Amino acid sequence: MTRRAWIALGSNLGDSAALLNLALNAIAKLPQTQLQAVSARYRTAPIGGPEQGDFLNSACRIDTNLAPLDLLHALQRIELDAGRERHEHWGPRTLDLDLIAVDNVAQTDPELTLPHPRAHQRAFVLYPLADLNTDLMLAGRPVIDWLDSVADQAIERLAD
Ligand code: PH2
Ligand code: MG
Ligand code: MG
Repeated sequence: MTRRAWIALGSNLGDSAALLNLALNAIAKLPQTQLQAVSARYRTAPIGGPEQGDFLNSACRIDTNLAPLDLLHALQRIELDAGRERHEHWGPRTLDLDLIAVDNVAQTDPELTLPHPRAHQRAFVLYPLADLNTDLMLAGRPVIDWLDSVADQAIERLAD
């Protein structure tokens, strides 16, 4: 079964722009998967965690026949292959690939909750997703309906 999936990309360590390129190339090469759309990139102030540098964030949409957990594991493998370093929870990281949603799959699993339970509270996820022209629902409302509620979070859309 082919499903649409939305992935949020983030980096605030190393060459973040190159790491996002590398991640998108790797996602495009996943088995049974087609990369369908990629958002603009955003410079975003860090939310949560220790004091740390700004993030570069983006999002993409894929079509995939991979089961959600297999997709999650494939994304984790890409993070590791990119030399992911993370020293503390919510601390700076070279590459973070978060699975935000898989079609209308709703599940609460210790390993993977879908849709991502905090996505609708984060400008760094919502703005990139909004670029993908999505009808995706998060916490019961379409993505664009959440944008006003994160107006206090610093985010800058970068030129192509
Ligand atoms: N990721 C986090 C925590 N905080 N802040 C921004 N701006 N962007 C992120 O990608 C991000 C964050 C945990 O993964
Ligand atoms: Mg994350
Ligand atoms: Mg993550």
